[in-house]
Amino acid sequence: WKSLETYSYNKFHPMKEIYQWMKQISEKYTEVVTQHLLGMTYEDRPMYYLKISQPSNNSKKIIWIDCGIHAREWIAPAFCQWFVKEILQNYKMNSRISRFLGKLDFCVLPVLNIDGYVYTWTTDRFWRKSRSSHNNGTCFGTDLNRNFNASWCTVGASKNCQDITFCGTGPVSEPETKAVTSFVESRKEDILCYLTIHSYGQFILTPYGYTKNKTSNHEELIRVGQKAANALKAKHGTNYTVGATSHVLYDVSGSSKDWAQGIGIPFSFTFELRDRGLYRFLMPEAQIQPVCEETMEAVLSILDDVYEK
Ligand code: ING
Ligand code: ZN
Repeated sequence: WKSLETYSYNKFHPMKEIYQWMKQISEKYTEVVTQHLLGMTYEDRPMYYLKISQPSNNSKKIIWIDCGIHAREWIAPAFCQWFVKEILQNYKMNSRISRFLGKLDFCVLPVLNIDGYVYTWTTDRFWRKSRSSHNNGTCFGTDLNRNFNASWCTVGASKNCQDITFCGTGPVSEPETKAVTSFVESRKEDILCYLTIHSYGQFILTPYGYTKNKTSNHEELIRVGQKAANALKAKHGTNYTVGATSHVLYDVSGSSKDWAQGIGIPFSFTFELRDRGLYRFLMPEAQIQPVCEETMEAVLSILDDVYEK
C-alpha cells in the first residue's frame, strides 16, 4: 500500500507498516491527530502514541488506550488502528463521536511491546514477552503485564527469566513500562479511563488481579463493564464475561490495569478479545472486522458512561 486510502484494516500489519500508518494518519488529519514519542524500547525502537484532540478552549479529560503489550496477540494492535480510523472517519458527521471529542482527548498506543511484536513477525509467532536480555544473555523477555508497580511479582508471575510470566528484575524495570508509566503518571489527574487491549478469552476485566479485594468503585466498574458487554453482544452475538481479573480469571500481580487503578484513575479495564480457544492467537483475518466492530461498540458504551463523569 502507498496511501491511507488503500491501507487494509482487515489485515495484520508488520511494525514497519504500522509506523508508516501512524505517520500518514497524523499527516492526513493534522487538525485532530498528532504523533508523540512516548519513549524507546529495549531494542531502541521509538514508541509513538497518537493523540486525537479537537482544538478547544476548555480543558479535556484523557482516554488512554494501549494495545499489543503481549506480542502474539495480533488482534489488539489491529483494534487500536481500527479505533483511530473509526474516530477520524466519523467525528465530523457522527454526533456521538463529535460529542466525545468535545470533552475528551484520546491517547492511543497501537503497539506497546514493539520489540516483541517484531519478533513474532520474524522469528516466533507465539512470543509474548518483551525482548530484554537477562542472565548474561541466557534468556530473553519480560512479561510487561507483570512488570508494573502493583503488588509486583507477588502472585501469578515468575522471577525466573525463562518463564513466560517473568516479572522483570524489579517493578518497572523495563523501558516500555517506564515509558507508559511516566506519561500516565504525569497526566494522571486528567486521565479518566485506562483501557488495555489483549486477546484472547472474551472478557472485560476490572481491577484487581493481585487480590480478591474489591476496588472502592467495584459496583460501578462492573455496571459500566456489563453495559459494554451487552453493547458488544448486540453487534454480532459474541458473549463476554465481566468481572475482576482475580474473580473471573486468575490471580496476577504487576498488571497495568491494577497499577492504573492504584494511582487513582477512575475507570480501568482490560479487554480480552475473541476468541474462546478455537484459533487463540491465530485469529483468521476474516474475523478482524467483526471483532473490531463489536469491540468498538463496547468502547463507545464505556465512553458514554465516563463522559458523564
Ligand atoms: N491475559 C492477561 C495476562 O496478562 C490479565 C490476563 C488481564 C491479567 C488483566 C492481569 C490483568 O495474563 C492475557 N491473555 O494476556
Ligand atoms: Zn495478553
